[in-house]
Amino acid sequence: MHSAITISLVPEARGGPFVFWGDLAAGCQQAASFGFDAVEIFLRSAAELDAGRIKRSLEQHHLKLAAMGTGAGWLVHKLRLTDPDPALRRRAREFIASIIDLAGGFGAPAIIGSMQGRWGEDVSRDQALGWLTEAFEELAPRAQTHGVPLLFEPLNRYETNLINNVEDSLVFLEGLRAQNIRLLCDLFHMNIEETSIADALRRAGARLDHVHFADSNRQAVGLGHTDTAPLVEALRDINYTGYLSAEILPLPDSDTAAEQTITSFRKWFSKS
Ligand code: LER
Ligand code: MN
Repeated sequence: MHSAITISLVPEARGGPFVFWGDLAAGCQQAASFGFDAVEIFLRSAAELDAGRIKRSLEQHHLKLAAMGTGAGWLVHKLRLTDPDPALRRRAREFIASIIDLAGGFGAPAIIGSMQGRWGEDVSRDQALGWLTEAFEELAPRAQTHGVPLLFEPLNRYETNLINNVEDSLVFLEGLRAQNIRLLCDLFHMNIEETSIADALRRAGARLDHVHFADSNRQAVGLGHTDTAPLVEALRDINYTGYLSAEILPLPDSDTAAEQTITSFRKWFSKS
């Protein structure tokens, strides 16, 4: 298993669950100084980030890119894959495709979480799922050209009414032709939505490809009330070898959140 920590380059996301803010080079330097293996980047758009700059920051600090988030597509640009307007749905797919290409150049996947949107008003759940299916069938082959999966993240009920848990995610993914869509399980969302987080991780099984490593209160693991031991056991049982990425609030401050995360990571996943 590998450790990762989040860097947000999106001013509009202030107050959101990201540890380092605003400066890619400084974030990478910090991540490396705490001993993380990788960074996960939350960006405004692919056009606003230069691949050469990412490469230099990663190489200088011997870091990998764990993943890139696409949520700014919704947060900043008000795009979602299930918008009733076909032109906006197309722009949402293009926004994600450009992030797939940018991340894919580093061997990393893009994450689709908030961009799933929601159903309601004039859009039925079936219709929204139909549009989400079309989007995934188009975007997954794009990820495949880079040899990476596309990550799907179920979110808690306060962020979407479409897909909130592992079981519904698996039903959705199993209905798709595309085979390279993998699950991102965010322990914060799971704490709200799953009956048992450990059972849900086991159910995700081989489909699991990324974990957002957070405690019950979305702080660093160890600062909330999640019982971590059964989750670690479940991850071991399914032979999970991917990233545990701290998508958490920078509380009480970024450095303490990073330090607490790497301490927890080493406590639970040390090789000895
Ligand atoms: C949002 O709550 C979240 O967990 C992100 O990872 C979704 O893109
Ligand atoms: Mn998440």
